[in-house]
Amino acid sequence: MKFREGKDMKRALITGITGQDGSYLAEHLLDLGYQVCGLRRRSSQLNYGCSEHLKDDIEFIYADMTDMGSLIRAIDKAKPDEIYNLAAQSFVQTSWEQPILTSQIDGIGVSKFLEAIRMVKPRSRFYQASTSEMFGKVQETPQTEKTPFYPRSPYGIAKLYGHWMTINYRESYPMFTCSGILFNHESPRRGLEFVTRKITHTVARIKYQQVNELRLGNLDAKRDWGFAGDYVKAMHLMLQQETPDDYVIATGETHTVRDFVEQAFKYVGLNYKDYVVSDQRFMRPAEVEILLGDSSKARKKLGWKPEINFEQLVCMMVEEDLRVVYDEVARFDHGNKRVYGQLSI
Ligand code: NAP
Ligand code: F7E
Repeated sequence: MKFREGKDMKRALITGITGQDGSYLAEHLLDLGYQVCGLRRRSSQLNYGCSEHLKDDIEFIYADMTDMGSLIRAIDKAKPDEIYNLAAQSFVQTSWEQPILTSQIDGIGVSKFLEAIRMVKPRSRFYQASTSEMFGKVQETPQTEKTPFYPRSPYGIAKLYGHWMTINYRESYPMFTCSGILFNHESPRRGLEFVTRKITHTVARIKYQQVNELRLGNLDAKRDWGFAGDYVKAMHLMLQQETPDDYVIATGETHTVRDFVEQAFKYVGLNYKDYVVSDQRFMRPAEVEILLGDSSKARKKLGWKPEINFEQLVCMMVEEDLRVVYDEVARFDHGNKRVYGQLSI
């Protein structure tokens, strides 16, 4: 399929198109008949990331969240009806190593974008990717749109600034801006450094005898994990409402990292206790101990609900990583003339 042309088609601009959510959202909007433009930054290697399979369907525009001129030009070029700001330095651990960069992209970057929209196309509808990390040291459980914030990382703090800017723009100007407070959502496209994908990818490598241990930090942290493919539908629904608002998007179930590990190993018939090693390097300076979202407002007003549960999510991710690692091993061993039989788990 080629990039679609057509006068009556809705146009969307997605930042973070190379990331996990950007790719699922692009698929969803293309399915709904949108023309999709994706903002990406220049890198030394041509990089479509998670949207590689969509590269002929999307119009890519080079820009960077830290470069306001490029954002102005991107909006002018895309002329979007809807804008989804998913770009971020999204790895919490890295935000302690690069706090300034994280603030510039995840915080000030949102200001720059909102200003650019106000100047070029103020009638575009705007979605901001906010996060449950803003609740941090939680002040109540479960967390709702009304729960006070207490971020625990430079990432959470930068995102909180972007969240309030998004609210301030709709209160100050006649602009349609929404903030989605999304709890952790995962998929086979999740970056390898996030705990869920690190677990499922390593489980697959253990199964195929590529490594014999999984090094992790805090196994007691609890997260409300959902499936990214479900969550991007909520982003779109927020921009179809009569009035702009903010919504918590979550499953309403919380599990420890240990639960995730146990489930993933069980899926391949192994006991996690034989493989998991505690490693201080993966402990955080300030931890978010528990997240559990109450998405009643989104369920009632948007008619949204998650389709994939925790067990299905773990199973989906392990299965896909078994395929990925099997392919890698088979490709490597083909050269050494070793042959692998059927996947047997
Ligand atoms: P992700 O896979 O890490 O993708 C992040 C995207 O942002 C990538 O496309 C990345 O491009 C882009 N980016 C980073 N810095 C940029 C810059 N300076 N200018 C332009 N683009 C830049 O993240 P995700 O999991 O899809 O999450 C999407 C958004 O939702 C993020 O804002 C994240 O903070 C937020 N969020 C995520 C979750 C979750 O559980 N996944 C929960 C709540 C909120 P490159 O490929 O060039 O690096
Ligand atoms: O950590 C613990 C770690 O890095 C989850 C981002 O998408 O969701 C994500 O942020 C938990 C933490 O995600 C390891 O201490 C233990 O308690 O997968 P994570 P996150 O920090 O929750 C929110 C909603 C976002 O907005 C973010 O963008 O797992 N943990 N051992 C570990 N975590 C990692 N990464 N690696 C470990 O070895």
